[in-house]
Amino acid sequence: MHDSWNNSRKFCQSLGADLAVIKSFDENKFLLDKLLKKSNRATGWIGLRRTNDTFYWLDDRVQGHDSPGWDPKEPNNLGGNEKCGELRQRAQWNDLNCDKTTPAPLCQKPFCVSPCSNLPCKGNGKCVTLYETNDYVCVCNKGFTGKHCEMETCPAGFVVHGESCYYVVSTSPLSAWIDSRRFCQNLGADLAVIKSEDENQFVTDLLRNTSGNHIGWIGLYRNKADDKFHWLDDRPAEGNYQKWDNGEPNNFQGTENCAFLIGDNAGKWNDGHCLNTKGLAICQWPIQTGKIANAYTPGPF
Ligand SMILES: [Ca+2]
Ligand SMILES: [Ca+2]
Repeated sequence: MHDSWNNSRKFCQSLGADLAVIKSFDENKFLLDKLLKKSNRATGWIGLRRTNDTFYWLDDRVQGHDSPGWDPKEPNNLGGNEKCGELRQRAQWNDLNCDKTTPAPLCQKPFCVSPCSNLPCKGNGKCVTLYETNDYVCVCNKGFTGKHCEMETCPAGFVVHGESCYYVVSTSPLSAWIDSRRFCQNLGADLAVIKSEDENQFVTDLLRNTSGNHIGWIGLYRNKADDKFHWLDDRPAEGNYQKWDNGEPNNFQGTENCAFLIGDNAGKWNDGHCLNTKGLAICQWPIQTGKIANAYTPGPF
């Protein structure tokens, strides 16, 4: 059976296989030897095709044009119409018009797609295939963790929870909101931006257990522009997770522009005077702080 690349592929698929995805010179050689047993001029279709100017194997791996797997001077895209991969003499590849019918189908079964083929490991982690289970593990570089090395490890002293790291320390000075913020920033972090009950509970426990302190500053402040509370990442408090204490924020005497969390009141929030120095910094890393927040100076005092 000799037919076009597409029909040859269909032929392989009818056998529960697919056109061969070649990963080594040995594999090339093995296939060519099979071909040459049939005819000393035989060539074969392989699972390689061009999309725009890039060649892809059927497992989606990109095949560069400079590989020694190509015959010398190939791929040359002769006539601007050579989009399919052919294995030919010398066990090297050529790009060929997909409608040609000279090559024989080179089928491969089972068609195992390497689970590492789509580069699942972040942070330049190394993907190691576990062939028996068709699974993989990522070997992470220093500074990264998680199944896909997607998480950066916490800075020293920080405690991981969910996708963030948190820092509350009893040795940090009780201080005003802005000084607490500076304390966090000096650690490369910022005051915590709290997005869920789970996160609020975690930082509340951390505040109580590590410091015994009742009051912790969080990254929530009243924006002078609209007189409403915003997080340091620019999200408004309204419409997002909130845990204000009853009757709060009350902006007592019109001077309460910074928010704190009350450890012995189930982690509920209150607005307080930004210069109140009873608070402890609740730091989080990493968070994306916004432009407005960075330019903001709490006040009036
Ligand atoms: Ca060619
Ligand atoms: Ca208040």
